[in-house]
Amino acid sequence: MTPTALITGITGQDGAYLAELLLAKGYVVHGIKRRSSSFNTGRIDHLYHDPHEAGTRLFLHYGDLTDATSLIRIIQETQPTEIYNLAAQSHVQVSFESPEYTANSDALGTLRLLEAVRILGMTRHVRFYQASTSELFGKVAETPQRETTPFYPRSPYGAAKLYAYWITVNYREAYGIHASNGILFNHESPIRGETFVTRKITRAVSAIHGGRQDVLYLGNLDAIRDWGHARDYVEGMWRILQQSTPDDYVLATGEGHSVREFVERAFAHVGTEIVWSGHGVDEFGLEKATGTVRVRIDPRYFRPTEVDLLIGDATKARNVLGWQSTIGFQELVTEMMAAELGPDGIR
Ligand code: NDP
Ligand code: GDR
Repeated sequence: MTPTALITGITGQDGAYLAELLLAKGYVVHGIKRRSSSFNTGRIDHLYHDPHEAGTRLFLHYGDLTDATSLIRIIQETQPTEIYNLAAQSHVQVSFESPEYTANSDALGTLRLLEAVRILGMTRHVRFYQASTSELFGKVAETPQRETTPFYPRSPYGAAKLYAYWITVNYREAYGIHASNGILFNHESPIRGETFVTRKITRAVSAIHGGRQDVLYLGNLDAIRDWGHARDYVEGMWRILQQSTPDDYVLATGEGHSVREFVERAFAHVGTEIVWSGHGVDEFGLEKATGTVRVRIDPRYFRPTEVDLLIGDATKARNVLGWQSTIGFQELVTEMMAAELGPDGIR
């Protein structure tokens, strides 16, 4: 039987990499996309063929995590053997502005999917992956963080994902669903959403290099994140669902870097000297600046409650799944900057 996957959030960064991976493995892939007034399939257009063509294995369906009936209908029609729940309002700062919507899509959306599986009598036939997050650790109790580290979310997003984590565990224990959480640390790529800090930086550095922008405005430069590459992490998601027993796994590189360091590496890629300015946030204050100021702090980007430090320990994933991150920090910055600059090195 051909394995059949249903991916929610297929139009996002991870959805696109995962769809590519599963198609390469011979899967039939169904994806849920939201109705939008403009095209929102840019990340997967290269994978999509007219469904009238013979041999097509990628199919898209309109639906929304806030709409239970659409989820029930799509699962019933597509009869997936694996469901990857990647859809979410995934921006931490936005979750402070839209906490109710974030809870509806990220927390209740996960419940709606699991309930759909139960209502349709598919609890024994389907494997379920939940996109859990290092944001669950929030105000960290220990470093590095692992599967046993206590959770302490610091945003409406983190709190919604906490519900999604536990409802996934509960449906596994209550109904025997093969349901697993991947607790993924930050992972980036050239198709990362433009408002996450890495992509915001690479886009701005490219624009500054090309003379189209003067200054990059950022928030907390001292936050430390464990940044990997999305391509590695979707491989980990797939491996989690190939295990005979469902379980929860941390996927991480084990290395932490600050936002400031990401900025430095991105500017180094184009050979531009950085002159920082800010609210006395760092030692490179305006009074010491000798060149054109390229980076300024805008308190608008500070979060009401910040997650200062995330570094993951993926030992369990390495031992059980044989998974490890292969793309390092410098390689990630280089790939993102090269994509931003285009073939001519300037865009
Ligand atoms: P993106 O923001 O790039 O993609 C989110 C996807 O969810 C998009 O396809 C979006 O559709 C879709 N979506 C949003 N709201 C809804 C909704 N109500 N109904 C249906 N679809 C919806 O996220 P990533 O690809 O980076 O992340 C994938 C998942 O992994 C998310 O759940 C995220 O929270 C989680 N995660 C991500 C990490 C990371 O570092 N990238 C780390 C840990 C967890 P549209 O394109 O129309 O906006
Ligand atoms: P994060 O990613 O909150 O870790 O969530 P983001 O890139 O938004 O922020 C990382 C860190 O950078 C700091 N920062 C800024 N962030 C943004 N977006 N814009 C800025 O201008 C800026 N300046 C500094 C932030 O304060 C933060 O400390 C991501 C998402 O993909 C989640 O969905 C996922 O669950 C987690 O990673 C793991």
